[in-house]
Amino acid sequence: MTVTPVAIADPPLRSSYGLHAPYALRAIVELRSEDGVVGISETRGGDKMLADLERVRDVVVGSDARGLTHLQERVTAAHAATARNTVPGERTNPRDVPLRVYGALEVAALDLVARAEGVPFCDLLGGRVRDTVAFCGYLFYKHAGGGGEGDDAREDVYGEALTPGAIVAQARALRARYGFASLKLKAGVLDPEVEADAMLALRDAFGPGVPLRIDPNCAWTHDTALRVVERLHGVVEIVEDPVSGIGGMGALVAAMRERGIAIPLASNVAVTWFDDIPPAVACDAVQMILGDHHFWGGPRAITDLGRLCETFDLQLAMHSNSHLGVSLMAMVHVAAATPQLRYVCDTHYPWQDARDEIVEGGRVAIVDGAVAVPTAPGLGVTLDRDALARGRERYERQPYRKRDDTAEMRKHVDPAWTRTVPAW
Ligand code: GKR
Ligand code: MG
Repeated sequence: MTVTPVAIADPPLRSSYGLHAPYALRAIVELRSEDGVVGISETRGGDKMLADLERVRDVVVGSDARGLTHLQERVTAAHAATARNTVPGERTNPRDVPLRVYGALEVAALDLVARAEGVPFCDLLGGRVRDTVAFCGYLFYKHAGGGGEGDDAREDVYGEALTPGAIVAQARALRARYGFASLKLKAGVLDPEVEADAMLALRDAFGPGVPLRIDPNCAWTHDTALRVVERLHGVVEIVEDPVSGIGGMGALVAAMRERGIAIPLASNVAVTWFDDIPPAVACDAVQMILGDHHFWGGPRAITDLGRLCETFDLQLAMHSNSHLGVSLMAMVHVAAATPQLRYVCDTHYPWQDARDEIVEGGRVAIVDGAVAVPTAPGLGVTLDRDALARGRERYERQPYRKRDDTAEMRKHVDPAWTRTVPAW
């Protein structure tokens, strides 16, 4: 088992969590079998994740890449006492750490087995139900800058975006480059009325044929959320995590129904693992769940989640965070093998710079808003060893060791900033 930390330039994107640092941190996991086949995966980086992966080295080395159930049990046991990852103002999943660690290992183990057998990764998940996977154009409020620091500063391809007009311009640029057929705005940054104005401006610019979604990551109160959804009724297709908590989402759904507002609510914050599903279903808090193999416990957890969503008549979508091509290809294979995932997936990929890509051949192509599901063995991408070494050097050179969007806000925007949920 080899774990390589990498840093990738990340532009100054905003969310209710704060501001992205100039570098996002990822970890690349490689599992090598005794006969020399290598499986790869990509996951969250930073010192804590590296230590969490290191802790299971003895469990992983010498185990059977096909023995996933046993591996997961041992990873869970090894992390029984590990401190949880916590986000201020959010419900925390007590098994977040073992699920993230195991999720990374499951991708690499399945990739190894798929390569050994000469079949595409998705074949080990039951096979593909689609040949391309569609992604949305992920719009962000953004300060000027392209990410990176010092002589590693990158070109600011999309420019500052802090007004409705600039968000429309950003959407045009992303659509021109990648062909996205659907758009999602990361909100929870400006006054909610201004964010609602941005959605109306997007509708005016692109018409009803381009589905729109807004995600303020719990920044709104119940009353604010009601006001916004009333304005956006008939304009947005989905609202994601408008308020915090399963109870809060359930109460909002009930109030929306009383007013005849039929916009489904989606979540990757109130519902973050299987144990969140019973209480969410009990109060009808969400109509769509955004799964993510990185923290739900690997690709098989997402295909299971698909079946569960079908059982409870919930829609399934896919969450993302800043990532490179290995994560993207894992997301593509998972989506290809999950029939219930009929909604477009999220990806931060357009925000990353070609210079940081670590897969051979460079950036994965997004054409007409979609990525083709590879037919080559495994994930269909291999590591470019020189690019990986450069990513590691970049990690060593830059000062960040964990994601801290609050610290970046204080450094660059407002020295007194604290994440308050709800903020409006
Ligand atoms: O990249 O700032 C960001 C996003 O806010 C991310 O951290 C969220 O996890 O994209 C995510 C979401 O849909 O909530
Ligand atoms: Mg979200």
